[in-house]
Formats: sequence, structure tokens, C-alpha cells
Amino acid sequence: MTRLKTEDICQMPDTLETYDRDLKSVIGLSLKDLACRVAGLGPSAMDGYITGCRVCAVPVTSGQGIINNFSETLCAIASHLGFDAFISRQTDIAGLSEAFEENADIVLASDDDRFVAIHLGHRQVVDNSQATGRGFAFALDQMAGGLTSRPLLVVGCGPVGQHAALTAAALGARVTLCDLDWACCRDFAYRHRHYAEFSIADSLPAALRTHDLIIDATPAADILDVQSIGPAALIAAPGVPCGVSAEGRKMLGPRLLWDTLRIGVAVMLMEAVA
Ligand code: 2YG
Repeated sequence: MTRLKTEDICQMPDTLETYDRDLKSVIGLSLKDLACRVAGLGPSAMDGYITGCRVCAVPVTSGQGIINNFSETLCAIASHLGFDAFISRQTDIAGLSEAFEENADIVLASDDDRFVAIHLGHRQVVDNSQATGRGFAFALDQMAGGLTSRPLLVVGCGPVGQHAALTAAALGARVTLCDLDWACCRDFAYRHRHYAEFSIADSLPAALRTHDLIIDATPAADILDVQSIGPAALIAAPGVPCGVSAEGRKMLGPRLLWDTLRIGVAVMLMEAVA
């Protein structure tokens, strides 16, 4: 899992309104509506659960330590969605205890390995990688006007890619996986063979040329060569760095949905509260 840097997120709190407008123009849904769709509840039904729901972001100092602005950005996203969000004054276990004492309903916390939303009342844990995979599959479904029977390429067979593949298959896509670790794709396809049929690509450039729907779930920069990508292709790219180069991003314009944190966090919160 790639570690965010402060510069990846420090602008987010102040630009959430603009981001939401851009997202709506690209996928036709606001961040909240997208996350509600993933969680399986209508936005108005969800409002009853969100209003007054207290979300506490707890900074965690383990491993490589705190990322400046990370907890602030989580709070800003939660507030933007209508939650009552705050950061614990203390970190780590003291911060977790404070969240309980301050009657938080949901705790958001991440160390270097896992980023979770824990609903203290529902006793439910939502993992960021899984929520991100689901969120981007739904977002691509929106961008494409439906995935049914359409070939869809998932690049990267880690937790984000696997949950994106499962969700895209559930939305009707014919999913092909591609990863440097071919055995990882084979094991995943075998494990889920009763759920859907997953194909495996052994050449990324060839797969890019034959797919108009692509999810980049890799931690690699510039892995998607835009020369191999078709003129009608739509790409959803969670996380950092983006798999499409800066000039590729300019060329693709609204055909690329790239987001490093907001969609994953919005889905985590809506799934935790649903
Ligand atoms: O509490 C803090 O400030 C730090 N312990 C946060 C560390 C986060 C490490 N993880 C990442 O940077 C990303 N994997 C987070 C999720 C990115 C979006 N998929």
C-alpha cells in the first residue's frame, strides 16, 4: 500500500466543494451519492443515519508516524458528507479511549498497514482498500453508463484491485486481471470461480489495447501507457501515484477519474453507518 504524503492531501479540505462539482460532472454523482450507492442506501435514507453521527479521527504514531494533515483531511471529508467530525486530542490508544469517552460512533484510524473505519455501536470494521476498490468500480459503472457484459481490465491484484474486480463482476462486467505476479491473479480467479469467471492477461500493453474500461489498482507510476489506450477508454485510478503520467492525464481529461483518498473515505463512512 503506498503511503500518502502531506502534499498529496493538504489541499483537499479547502477544495472539497470544487472536487464534488468536478466529480459530478465526470460520473454524474456527488461524492455522497456515489458512496451511498456503494453502501446500498439512498442518500435521503442515509441522512437519517448521518445527521448527528459522530466521527473521530485518531492520529496513529506507529511505524513511519503521523502524516501531517491526514487526520484533518479525514475530518474535512466526513464533515463535507454531513457527519459531526473531530480529531482526538491524543494519539494512539489514548486517542481511541478519548473517542469512546467523547461518544464517537465511528473511529477512523490508520497505521502503515491498515486504514479502517470502526463503528463502535454496530461493531463493524470497514477497510479502506476494500472500500476503495468498491467505490472505484461503482464510479466506473457510472462513467460508462453501466458495465453489463462489457470487458473491464483491473491492473493490480492487491486488496484494492481484488475488491474492484469482485464489484465490477457483480455489476455485470467481464473482468480481466493483470498483475506482475501472475500466480496472484490465478489464485484469486480460482478462489472466486463460483462467483464469476475472471480472465488473466499476460501482457499489459495488449490488454490496454483491447479494453475500454480500466481500473488502475497498482502502486506504480506511469504504468498505463496512454499510447496503448484507446480513444474511447475510461480509466478509474485510486491512490498514489497515478498510473497515468501527467501528460497522459491531460490527454485523457474527464475520461480519467483519479482520486487518492476522498472516494475511499466516503465509502468507508457510508458502509460503516449503513
Ligand atoms: O495517523 C496518521 O497520520 C498516520 N499513521 C497515517 C498513515 C497512513 C498510511 N497509509 C496511507 O498513506 C495510505 N495507504 C492511506 C490510504 C490511501 C487511499 N487508498
